[in-house]
Amino acid sequence: MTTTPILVQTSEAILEQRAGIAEGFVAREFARHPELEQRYGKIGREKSLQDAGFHLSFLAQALALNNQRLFLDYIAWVKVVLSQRKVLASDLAFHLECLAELLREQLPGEPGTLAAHFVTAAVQAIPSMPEDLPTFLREGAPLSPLAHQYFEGLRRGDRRLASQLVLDAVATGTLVKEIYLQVFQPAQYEIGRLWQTNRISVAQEHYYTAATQLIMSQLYPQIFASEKNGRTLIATCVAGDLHEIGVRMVADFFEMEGWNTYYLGANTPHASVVATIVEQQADVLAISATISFHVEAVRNLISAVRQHPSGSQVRILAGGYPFKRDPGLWRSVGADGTASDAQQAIVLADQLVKGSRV
Ligand code: B12
Repeated sequence: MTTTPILVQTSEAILEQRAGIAEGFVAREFARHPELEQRYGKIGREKSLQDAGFHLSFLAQALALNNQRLFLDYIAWVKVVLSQRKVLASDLAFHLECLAELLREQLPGEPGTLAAHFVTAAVQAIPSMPEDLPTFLREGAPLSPLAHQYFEGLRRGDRRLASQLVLDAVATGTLVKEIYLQVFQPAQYEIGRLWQTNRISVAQEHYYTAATQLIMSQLYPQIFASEKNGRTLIATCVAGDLHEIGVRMVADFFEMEGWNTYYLGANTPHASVVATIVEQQADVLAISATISFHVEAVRNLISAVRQHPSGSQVRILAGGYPFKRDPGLWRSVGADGTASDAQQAIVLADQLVKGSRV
């Protein structure tokens, strides 16, 4: 899936003309089907315009990477979001058909054809995409009873209970790593599912997430207890991305394995990441992106690191939501590998660091 100059040019043109394309195709959508205004009200048109901007950002990213799968995955996500808010799948398909039409007109020649092709492939796949998602808190999974009780505590607004459950489990021998992967991670995914399917509000999502971050912090006496092995990890989210818990978990697993960890959190400017690699003499850089239209930023950061004289030796891992959806994506951004969770990240980093020292 190598990219080509024409795809990059198409992606750039879409981003430059995003507002005009969005307004153009939404106007056409509502002019052709005035009953949409009756079905969804005035707010329907505003929401349609908001969605249009989002679709174009995801489309531009998928084109820049020549990765149709990323866009299909995004439209599958949109279908769940809209179905659970009573928007018909046929209306989503029509909305996207208008987009494809406008792309052909606004980007004449090959760019319009390429972009419209990505969109029409997604339209064809809509009927086979699900309208809802199963729970992430699966019965029978390791620590499932604790994960359910923890989540129930959060749902009831009782973070004191959620915290006590976790501290008691650790006091009676449950490993912090298990709590991370079997309780916090599925709880966070479940929060996302409930938000996506319109079952909880943004405020509830914020509350649950803040509570989980707080409870993670209570585990640091255990996390900081390991003997050091002399290796250094820098862990960061790419510029623009606010999802910091996944990469924080990765950093904490490395800390528990004895690494010195330098965790930078969300939305770090690329120049600062490069400077930190030099200052800290990092062995491994872990870069996280959750929103697929930030994947290009991962590629840019890796290229900035590689161009710096001190950045050629550092091993680079890329991970997060889009890298889980497309396990081959790490190659197209120039990373040395990816891992689907914090435990796998440790295994891979050990292999890479040993490999580089032979
Ligand atoms: C909490 C949350 C937020 C919070 C983040 C706060 C914070 N302080 O982190 C806030 C409110 C800011 C937020 C905002 C948005 N969010 Co949000 N968010 C989530 C949620 C519910 C949980 C994220 C999380 O904590 N996951 C738990 C961690 C442990 O899992 P993880 O990230 O996958 O990490 C593991 C692995 O991926 C891997 N890993 C992660 N990074 C790395 C790096 C390396 C190098 C390696 C090797 C491995 C690795 O190891 C980790 C540990 O095992 C997710 C749901 C989900 N499925 O993740 C949605 C979710 C990611 N968000 C989503 C969306 C849409 C958004 C917004 C665009 C919403 C909006 N319209 O504004 C914005 C974008 C903001 C931005 N610019 O980044 C969607 C993304 C859908 C998509 N198709 O892209 C999701 C999936 C929700 C959903 N189900 O719809 N969000």
